[in-house]
Amino acid sequence: MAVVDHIRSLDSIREKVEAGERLDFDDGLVLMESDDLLALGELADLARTLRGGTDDVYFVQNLYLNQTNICRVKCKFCAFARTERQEGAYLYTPEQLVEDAVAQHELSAFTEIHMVGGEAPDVDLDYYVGIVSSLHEGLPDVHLKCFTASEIHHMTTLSGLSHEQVLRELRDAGLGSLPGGGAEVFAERVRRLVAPGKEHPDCWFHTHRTAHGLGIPTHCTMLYGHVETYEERVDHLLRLRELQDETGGFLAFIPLAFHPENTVFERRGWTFTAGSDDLKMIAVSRLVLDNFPNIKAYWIMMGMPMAQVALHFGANDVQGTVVREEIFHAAGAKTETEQQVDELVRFVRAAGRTPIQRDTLYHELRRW
Ligand code: V47
Repeated sequence: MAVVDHIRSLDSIREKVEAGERLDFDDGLVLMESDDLLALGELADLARTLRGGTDDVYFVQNLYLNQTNICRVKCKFCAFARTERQEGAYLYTPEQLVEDAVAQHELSAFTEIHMVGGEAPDVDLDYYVGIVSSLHEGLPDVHLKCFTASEIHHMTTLSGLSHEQVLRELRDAGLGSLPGGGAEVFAERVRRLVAPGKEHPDCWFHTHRTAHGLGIPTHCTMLYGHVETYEERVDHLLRLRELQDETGGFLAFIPLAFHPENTVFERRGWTFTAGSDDLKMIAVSRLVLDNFPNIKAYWIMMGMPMAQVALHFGANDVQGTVVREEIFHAAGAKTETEQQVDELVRFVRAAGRTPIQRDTLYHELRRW
């Protein structure tokens, strides 16, 4: 009986998708609870094409920078953060970051710098503005995608300014967009368990809504595979969909699979997400987030082979060349830390799709 109900539910969701109707919370839950992985993938790919998606798969040539790993927050899922006096703690000056970025730019002509870091207690807003203006001056043609909503919130605490004032200062210094980190899972129950020191989820939304209002596009994420329920995953997606309805300011959604090594959860026996869960997250995101143009299969997180499969589960972007990645690798990621453009092109083609090199705002730079 349960199986019949389950099939019927997927059938009714298919009817909604074909009719261009919006899926609701219960639909999202049925999708999450389904183990019919191939049906989910097929449905998500159908939704992608019915909503105008083509065979194009995007990637960006980018450089990851982390200005500091010193962080006051102590999220339980994080293996990257250090306290000021802990071995391996670092905080780079704007000059050091520019020197590094300019040297890297001579090796690979990246068009984007993606920079996030810890919430160091002993810096001020001028430090952040200085980083952005120095990078902008050193590499004026490179798009600066910097600082999670949590870091923006930290800057308001440091400076006493509002989120809007902070974002205006950063934008005027050369900030182009915000990455999607800091979202974790919006449900307060989960946040209390995994990130009790982090600001309220309303702050994340306030920051992104304000950025959109100022013409700063943003990205969004969900960190899944720890203590959250399927209900809380669907709720997270619906909250993002609601803000996207209101502002249209999100460029892409990126599901982030929890990596447990070197975290509190490793000691409690947590392990890596299963590939089936990663694919399910991509498919359900595509199906529920009907107003999002782009869903990223982040190869750093899921590995290249699984990211390739994800391109048939509703994803249309594989993020970037990256060059250096620290957050997932501190938590046990076994993936490479860099892909060459040629390799990304080969990988997208081998999945039967057309590789499109893009800039951060999804303008086509080269059709390979
Ligand atoms: O907010 C931290 C996550 C995020 C772990 O916007 C972890 O295009 C898994 O924001 N296991 C920061 N995840 C990274 C981020 C990001 C990444 C890729 C693309 C984009 C984008 C943004 O990383 C944090 C947190 O959610 N994270 N620790 C961990 N152990």
